[in-house]
Amino acid sequence: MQRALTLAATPGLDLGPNPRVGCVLLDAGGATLAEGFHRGAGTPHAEVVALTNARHAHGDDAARGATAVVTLEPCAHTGRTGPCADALRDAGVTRVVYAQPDPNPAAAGGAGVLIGAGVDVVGGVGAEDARELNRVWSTAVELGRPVVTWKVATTLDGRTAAVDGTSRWITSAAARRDVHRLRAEVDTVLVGTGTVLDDDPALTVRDADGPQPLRAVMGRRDLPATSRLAAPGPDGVETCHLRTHDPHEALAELWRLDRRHVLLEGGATLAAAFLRAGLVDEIVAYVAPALLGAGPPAVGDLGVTTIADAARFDLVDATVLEPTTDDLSTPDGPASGLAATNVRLTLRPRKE
Ligand code: AOF
Ligand code: ZN
Repeated sequence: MQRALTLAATPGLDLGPNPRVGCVLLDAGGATLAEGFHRGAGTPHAEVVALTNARHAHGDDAARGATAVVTLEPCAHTGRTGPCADALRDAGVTRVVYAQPDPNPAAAGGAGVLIGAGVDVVGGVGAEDARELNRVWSTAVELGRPVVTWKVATTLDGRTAAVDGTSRWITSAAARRDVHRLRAEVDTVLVGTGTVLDDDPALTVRDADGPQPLRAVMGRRDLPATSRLAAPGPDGVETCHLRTHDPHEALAELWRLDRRHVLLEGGATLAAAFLRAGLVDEIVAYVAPALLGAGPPAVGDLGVTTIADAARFDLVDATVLEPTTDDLSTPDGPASGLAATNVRLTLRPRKE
């Protein structure tokens, strides 16, 4: 299973809406016959890749009497590809060991199919590691909507800009580079029309490999034709306008677009709407050692008037982001206090 997990975690894949999955086929003596991993939506599943590799290496009957070790319960559905449970059974596999039960209701049920076919099935081996490998995907599939990470960059007093609207130099270059890493990890970046009108962001990933996230804008106002989001983006960059103010509706539409992980980067109003709806799964907060005393707050009205009603979170990680050479070499950096140590906090809602 360790080997199957390593295969599943192969770096540099563009999985789209699909999970990471690895598979190892063992012969009756326990020796490895073949391996496979899933490369992403539209490509063969890990089990099918391993079965194909086994046939190429050892002939058509290679998997007869074999054991399949898979990080996810083999699927029972015909989605973009056929059911893996059938493929394993038809190939003559007699034993299947899997880690995580498939949380996707459309695909689950493979274990039952295999048991029904007389295959010896063992589930749950290394399930925690397998789930962690697909943590966001698993959560999204269980919730039936994309996972939402709210990114916010503030001063010590929770301001996101100065009164005159300047916000460019609140956090350090190191913190802003970290945001690009974060964008590269999600499949969607979401802002409100207000942010487009105020800040005209590009919302592209720079200095990171991999696919560009979808740039989603939420709200009923039209985007100015001159905005950077309205203009055709660089290669591979897509934009979509969700004409709603309802976070539930926006996420439902993004789910239909096969989105699994949304980075919420909008302003205080949008953040408040998602928080009030209970639709923030994670917060990544960049905090700069500065005070403004006035200026827009990180989040709008949450309807909280008494301390017992405060939105509470648990700290998952706190990382000190030291200033980098970028911070020090920016012409106005040191003078503006930019070359400061920032802190990145990762938080999750407290479960009552
Ligand atoms: C497996 N092995 O390698 C993967 C599985 O649209 P499809 O046909 O690619 O199906 C995607 C679903 O199938 C996915 O959401 C998950 O439930 C399962 N993925 N299953 O047995 C694999 N990638
Ligand atoms: Zn499958």
